[in-house]
Amino acid sequence: MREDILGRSRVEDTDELVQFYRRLETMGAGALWTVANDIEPWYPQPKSVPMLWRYEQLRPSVLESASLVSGDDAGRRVVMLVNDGRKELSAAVGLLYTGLQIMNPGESMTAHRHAASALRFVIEGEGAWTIVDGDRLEAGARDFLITPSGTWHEHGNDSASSPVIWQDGLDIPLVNTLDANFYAVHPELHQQPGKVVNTSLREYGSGILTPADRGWSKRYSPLLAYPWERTYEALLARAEVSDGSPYDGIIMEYVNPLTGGSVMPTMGAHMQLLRPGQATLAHRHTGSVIYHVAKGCGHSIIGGQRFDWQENDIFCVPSWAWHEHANDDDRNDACLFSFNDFPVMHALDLYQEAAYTDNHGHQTVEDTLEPATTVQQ
Ligand code: GTQ
Repeated sequence: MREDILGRSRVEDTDELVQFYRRLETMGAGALWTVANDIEPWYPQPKSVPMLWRYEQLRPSVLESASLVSGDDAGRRVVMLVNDGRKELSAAVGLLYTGLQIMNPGESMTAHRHAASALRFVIEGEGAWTIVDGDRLEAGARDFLITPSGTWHEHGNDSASSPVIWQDGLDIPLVNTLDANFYAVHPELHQQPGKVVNTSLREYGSGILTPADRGWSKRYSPLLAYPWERTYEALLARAEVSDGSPYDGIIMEYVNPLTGGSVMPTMGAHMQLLRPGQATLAHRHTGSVIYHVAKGCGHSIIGGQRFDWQENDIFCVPSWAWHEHANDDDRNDACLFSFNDFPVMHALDLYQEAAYTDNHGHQTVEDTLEPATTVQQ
């Protein structure tokens, strides 16, 4: 048993106590002091570790999956990214799931819905579409889409020749941990989409106006599609007038246009721009984050480990881990897409944040000579 002197458990095992613990166990009970130091840590102790997944390395396996299993048999053909410390939950970090989904030219999936919320960040391919509660969304590279909890959705690829690969982000581990997940297949297997595509974007996507004669009582955003061009424009416009955050550069949140809040009640998403050569200061906060390198190349230092990234790489920051980002190109900007569970932290009053104050605000890297990747080369 761990010992400490600050009023925490320091009971030594004796034969008598061990027998006592066994007796408690047979009654479906236990002694708090045997676990108190584990279940009441001084500060968050995530099981997840910082990890980087190289797109270049994963892509061949994602393409291979498209010839190994059919979309119909697999349901959804996805290569999941699994954190070394979170295998039992199929989580990429904390209680967040992510994966690379591939759809062959001309392929489409059947419609389903679940209590878990989902989002997509399109990586490559023309012709990606998804129908969300009857609204057909058509998307290209770097577009961001949401599939809120309980909405019917079915995906497909209309292109004649190129596969579509997008990154899925879901709160599956969270919803399963809460024992609150449900799943259903659409009674007709397919929805009847409206005639016009991207309806939600036409109605709610202006950015400065929202429909004045429409009620909306859902907790999630009525806007389901967030195109890259407008996102990048917004970042560049803000960069003209603001330094942004010392920790994140020019960072903007994808919002529910009616509330200005996160796109869904469990997950939020951001796009951030790092100027050429910019290196941010380190900070940490509760809440887990999964990043996707939308543009450029650079590195992040996470919990004292350096991760070098390039376009389409994915990496994660566990809750309460120190992190800072750097754009290693001194001519071009770099953009990081990310999604997180901050809405949960805020809703439950569990959000905390701290700046790294030593060493001029930058972490000392454990091993600068050998950049850390947890994935074998
Ligand atoms: O498309 O809704 O990667 O239900 C995992 C579970 C995607 C989806 C995933 C899912 C989906």
